[in-house]
Amino acid sequence: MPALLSTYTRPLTTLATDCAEHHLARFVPLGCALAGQHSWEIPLRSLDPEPQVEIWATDRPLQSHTEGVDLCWREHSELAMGELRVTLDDGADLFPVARDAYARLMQWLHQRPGWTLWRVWHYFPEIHAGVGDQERYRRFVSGRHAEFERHQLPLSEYPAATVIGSVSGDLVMHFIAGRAATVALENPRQVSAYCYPRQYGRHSPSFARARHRRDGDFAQVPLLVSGTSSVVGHRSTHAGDWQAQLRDTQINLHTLRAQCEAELQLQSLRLYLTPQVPAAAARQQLHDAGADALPLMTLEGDVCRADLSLEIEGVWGR
Ligand code: 3EB
Repeated sequence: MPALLSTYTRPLTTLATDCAEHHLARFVPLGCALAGQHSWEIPLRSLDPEPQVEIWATDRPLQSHTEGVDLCWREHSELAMGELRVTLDDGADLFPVARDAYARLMQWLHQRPGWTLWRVWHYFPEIHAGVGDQERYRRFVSGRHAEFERHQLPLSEYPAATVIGSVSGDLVMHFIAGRAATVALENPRQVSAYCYPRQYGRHSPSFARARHRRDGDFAQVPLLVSGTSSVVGHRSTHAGDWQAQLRDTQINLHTLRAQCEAELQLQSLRLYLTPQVPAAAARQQLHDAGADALPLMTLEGDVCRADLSLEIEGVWGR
């Protein structure tokens, strides 16, 4: 029986043979959008030898929708995946930008009673511009927080998330929402992001380390793991040493996954690397640690903390 939601990653050149009707999303790296192939661009450069596509599939036909110039999504009766784009003026304050983007998303969500946000990705340029609490990433975090507060969204409903700095352009958000109840999974090796102490900003980042279906049916909806870095407790570890950061990040991913009793299989993996990390060596280290045929997409971007060199996210199912 096909899953309600599953993913896989493969070379972009093989895409044309796949049937689009059941594809919620086809994520491609910057500049790789294919005309007529319903692909959604991640505004980050591919660091793979051959560009990859990350496909999110479901078990029944979908319909495409757009609302205004900024929101589009694919949907059936149980779930949806969408893209929200906000044009950014030079030097824009990310507080109102994030708040208003989430207001739009929450308004869309409220038209679907009982649905919740499962997973959100965010990309915007110059995430580290600005000093202290004025840093663009921190302003983004506060804007998102303000909107979640306004909706009295409980901590237990924070979506899994990723925030990565792009080189230029809009704020791009990709999201998954659905009817099935999901639960958050936190990492015992890490302080929950929403409990980070004051030193990381006025508000703590509103996201869960991972989400999965409440009934634990990973065959129907996989484990959706947030962007994961070399953070232990609340502190960044191994600043300036990407190899050690990669190892610590893998321990974080293992620790998180070990809490699921189910035997889980990797469906897709994204490795985000800051420009100073040698991509081929990083990919090799990841391959050495696991299988040689990883469903991996490697992308260039800045990670939320300036002292971190990389981030990994993934999807594990049955
Ligand atoms: C961390 O572990 C790294 O603000 O939504 C990772 C994933 C990070 C998501 C977010 C931030 C976010 O704290 C930073």
